[in-house]
Amino acid sequence: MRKKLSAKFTELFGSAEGAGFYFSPGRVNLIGEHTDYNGGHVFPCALTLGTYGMARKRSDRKMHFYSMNLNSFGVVEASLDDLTNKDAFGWANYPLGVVWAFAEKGVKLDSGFDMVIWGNIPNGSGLSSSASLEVLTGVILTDLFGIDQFSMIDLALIGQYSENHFNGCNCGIMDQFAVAMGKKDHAIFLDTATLNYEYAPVVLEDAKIIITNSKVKHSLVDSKYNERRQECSDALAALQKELDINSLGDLDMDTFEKFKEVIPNPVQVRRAKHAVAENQRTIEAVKSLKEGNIVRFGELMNQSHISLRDDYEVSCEEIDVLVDLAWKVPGVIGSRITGGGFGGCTVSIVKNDAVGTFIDCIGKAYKEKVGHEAEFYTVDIGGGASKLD
Ligand code: GAF
Repeated sequence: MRKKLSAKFTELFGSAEGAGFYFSPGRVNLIGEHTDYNGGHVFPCALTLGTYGMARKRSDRKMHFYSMNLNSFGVVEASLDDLTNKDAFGWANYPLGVVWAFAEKGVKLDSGFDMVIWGNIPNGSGLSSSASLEVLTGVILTDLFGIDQFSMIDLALIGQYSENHFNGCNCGIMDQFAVAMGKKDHAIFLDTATLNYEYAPVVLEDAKIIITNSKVKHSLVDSKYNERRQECSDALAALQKELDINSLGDLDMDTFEKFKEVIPNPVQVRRAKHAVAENQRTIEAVKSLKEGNIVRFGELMNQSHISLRDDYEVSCEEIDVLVDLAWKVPGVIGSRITGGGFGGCTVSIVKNDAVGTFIDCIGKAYKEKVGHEAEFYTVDIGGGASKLD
């Protein structure tokens, strides 16, 4: 990979001498969906798929961004003197947003830089290619400019800040946190209210984690995401009139059931119910995993899907086809939608000896029902974003 990036960097910028080489992963969330902006728990892990970058400081105030995946954009040129989001910049608004967020946090770069990236996170799959790129940029900037005041958690928060305020998606912290703090063979049990976290080993002796890509991404994902967030925030405001709570993550199901009628809007009741129940499920799922009770973990994954489909309404026909098919394959321990929703991927835990059948049966039936192929990836859990040697 280094060679490939180096050759492109040389072609575009004369030589690759003195350029740093970096990697930032994508992520898959095992359980705990749409809880991260509700003060709840999440349980994601970093993938070995991700975004590679090569970058070097310049002596002027220009920034050059080039993606080997989205090469139709050519070299995007921006200036440190105009850190604003522009439609024409396309994907480059993500790294540019991080430069902007550094400046907002008081760290203004004293020169520009050149950056070339290449990634193998499937486009639009919901496996966090934007968080990967944001955290990659944070790692690049701290390294190139010798900035030492930001921890990896700060870089995650800066990535989220740039996505919220520069790129208009009101996302929570899960994706950037998983990308920045990932650890090989571990998932991260994160309390998004406090940012306390714990690594839990994911050692599935006789099973594998399989991601299935529906290869659909429905439009308005960001606006529907922001709408869900608003619905939860309105439900919380109604509950706060009766209860001393900071977030929906502070509630257990019994208390929620007792007080839910104070939420005036029935749609908001369902959204809040999902947030509360999913948080409880996530806590129980991690406990089950630690106790070696993978069967219970799988049941909770299935319940998570039903709740995301019926109460939170972030699934879609194609994803429901994949999950329904998966539930019927013997040897599937659990299967659910993963990530923000409205397309993207499912995550399933599948017994080793059922993986072949899983891919064959679901692959064929999905093509028949939906009209195009799904893609399957076996998950290898990798480490967080870093400079490579
Ligand atoms: C997207 C967001 F970016 C995350 O913050 C999280 O809310 C997720 O959707 C749903 O769990 O990936």
